[in-house]
Amino acid sequence: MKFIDIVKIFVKSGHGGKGGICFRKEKFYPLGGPNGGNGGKGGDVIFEVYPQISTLLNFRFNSKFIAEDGKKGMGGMKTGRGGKDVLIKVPAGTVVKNKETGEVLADLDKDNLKVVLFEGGIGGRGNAQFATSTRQAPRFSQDGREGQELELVLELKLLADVGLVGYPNVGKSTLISVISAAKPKIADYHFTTLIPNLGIVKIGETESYVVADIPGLIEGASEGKGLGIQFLRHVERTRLLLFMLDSTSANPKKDYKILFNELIKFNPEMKFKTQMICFSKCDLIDKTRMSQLKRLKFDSPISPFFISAATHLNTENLKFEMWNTIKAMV
Ligand SMILES: Nc1nc2c(ncn2[C@@H]2O[C@H](COP(=O)(O)OP(=O)(O)OP(=O)(O)O)[C@@H](O)[C@H]2O)c(=O)[nH]1
Ligand SMILES: [Mg+2]
Repeated sequence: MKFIDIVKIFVKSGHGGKGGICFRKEKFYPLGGPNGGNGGKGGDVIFEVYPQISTLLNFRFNSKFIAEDGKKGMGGMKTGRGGKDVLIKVPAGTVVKNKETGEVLADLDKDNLKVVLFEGGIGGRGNAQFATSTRQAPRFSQDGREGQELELVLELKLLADVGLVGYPNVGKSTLISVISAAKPKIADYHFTTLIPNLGIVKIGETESYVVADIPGLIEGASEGKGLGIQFLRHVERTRLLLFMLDSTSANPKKDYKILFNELIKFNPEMKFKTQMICFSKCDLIDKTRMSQLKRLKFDSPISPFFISAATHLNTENLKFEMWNTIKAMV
């Protein structure tokens, strides 16, 4: 299964209610004047950004959003009840496009943003409105206007192509400073990076991709340890995860499992993301250690990279492999 960042849905706003055809009923006047009210307005199709939603997963199970039709106008000049709107809840960063033409209809990038995409049809006029001096008892009314319907594509805009995850101090910021023009703070203590940095990695003259360097992650981050996991929102909206493991760590495999678990606790869908693994600081280990690390088995189909941001060992290879992996996904 793939991480869901694009879905197709169908939306329809409500049809306006028909105008009422009614007459006053009064004693001794079998045919009182016309008093049919107007039809109610159809429901709207509304999109709203919910900060607690971060993916388009729900649309896999529910892809039809149909607003209610307006009700018929009633006697006593009463307007029919308006149809209920349909509210479509989406994550920030959702772009709504016409499926047929690709035209962007809405760009929902801020929390709590609300956009009425289609209004429901207005209700038809009731027969009361058609009475004239020569036509005192009209037996007709107007139909409500039709709602609008359309097939849409929802796309979740990515913040970066690659999300770099690892313990504090493993060399994430150093790597991004080597493969991109970003100049993040680098220091030999934990939690040097406090907010995510984006680095643009250039491939040749014209092509590039974006890597997000995020603060270090530790066991218990999902319960708020370290800098917590709020910044994981930035990794959620990436195509590829690069796990960085310190080659000098006592148990890199365990480090990987802890990191992976924290991600899953934050958002279970992260397990569907494509992963790559790299061992950092390989200038500090010897050949025996390198062979030991090479024997470790990971679920990722791509073999781990052994890099050193200090000596640039394999950093170019890693850079190109990430590019190839991203390109293969789109
Ligand atoms: N020997 C060696 N040291 C490295 C390498 N890469 C980074 N370092 C050093 O490791 C320390 C931490 O590097 P950072 O890039 O700040 O690590 P980080 O993962 O971004 O750390 P946080 O932002 O705290 O999560 C610094 O002192 C770096 O100079 C490497 O390839 N080899
Ligand atoms: Mg850092």
